[in-house]
Amino acid sequence: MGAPTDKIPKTQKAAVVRDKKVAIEDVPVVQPSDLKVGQVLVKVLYSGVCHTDLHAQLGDWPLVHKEPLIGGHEGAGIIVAIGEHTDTDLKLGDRVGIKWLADSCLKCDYCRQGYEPLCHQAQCSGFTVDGSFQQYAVSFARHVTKIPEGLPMDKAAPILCAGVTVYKALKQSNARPGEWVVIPGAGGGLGHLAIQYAQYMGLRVIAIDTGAEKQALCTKLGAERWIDFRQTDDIVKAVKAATPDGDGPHAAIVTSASGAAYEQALDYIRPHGTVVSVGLPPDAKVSADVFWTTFLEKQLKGSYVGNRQDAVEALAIAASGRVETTFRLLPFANLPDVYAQMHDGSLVGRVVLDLWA
Ligand code: 8ID
Ligand code: ZN
Repeated sequence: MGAPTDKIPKTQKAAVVRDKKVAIEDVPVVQPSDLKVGQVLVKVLYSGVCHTDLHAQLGDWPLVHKEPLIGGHEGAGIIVAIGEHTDTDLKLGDRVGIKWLADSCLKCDYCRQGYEPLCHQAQCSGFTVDGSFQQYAVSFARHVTKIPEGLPMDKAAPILCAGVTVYKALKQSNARPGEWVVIPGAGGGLGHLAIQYAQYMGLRVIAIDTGAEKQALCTKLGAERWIDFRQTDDIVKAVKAATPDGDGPHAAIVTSASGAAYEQALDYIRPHGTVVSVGLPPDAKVSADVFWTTFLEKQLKGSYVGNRQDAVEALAIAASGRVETTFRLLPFANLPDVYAQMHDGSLVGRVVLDLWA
């Protein structure tokens, strides 16, 4: 262990965030001899760009990230070095993914029960530790996820956050085959994958987002109903009317990056239905009417990424071809433009960066 598969350079390109601004810079590469026990060095080939990376750059969450920060947590690459004395069956040359949850202790109550993201020692890629917007990223042997044979690395990248997150959120919703799920934010990175995982689970989909391009994507991916939130005065009425009995969907997976999408969710959800909160707009509030929430047995659940098993399952489903990322592949240097488009809501599906273009 410890020997790299190819020559590892001393410097690399990385997207560095300082004072809420991002710039592509030359930074040192952590050398194999400097890896700590448990760490691996991943040559990152592709990285998806998640709205979370934009929240991190803007610093708009009530959380503190490292500074300067190299963002990115949808990395797909190959293992080029493994820290000495690391107990792992990973080998040099293995194809692996770097997800948001970079590491957790695996010993605490939360980890033992599979709630790894809730571990008090959790480290997050591109937030508390440098992430996948660099050509060589340090990650952790016990949390990187093997990418199945046959799944192209660029398509795999967005599964590492967007895919895992919505797959696990759908499981949390307890919706059963044949039931209806509404997905506000359906035309975005998380949402367009949620449409597909939902159908994989036998659910029927109502998509909410805006614009003809997102409508075309959602419909192509199998959403049976479309609601444009900018052109609809009464969202509650429209969502209820989209279900055959007019009672509303059994579940909502709210993947929107804006708080507005949360405002009506508990009103349009069906009695005994579940609203799963996934999008993380800063300062947003959900207000629940206590009488009707209780009387109609409505539920609100937060769902935060997924554990190692969720990542393996989400990738396996993608490898089967039943879920496919819709993405634009762009050179690494385009990251600042991608953030600008994400900010104004004009991105459809996902952007994947080629770290070497
Ligand atoms: O673990 C988690 N909970 C988790 C994991 C990953 C990402 C949470 N997130 C969070 C991100 O931090 C972000 O806040 O999920 C949110 C969505 O991430 P994304 O899918 O990467 O963002 P995007 O590609 O920009 O898509 C967001 C979509 O929401 C739509 C936009 O048009 C866009 O297509 N949208 C908005 I903004 N307002 C809407 C509204 N009122 C809306 N859709 C419906 N109704
Ligand atoms: Zn993410």
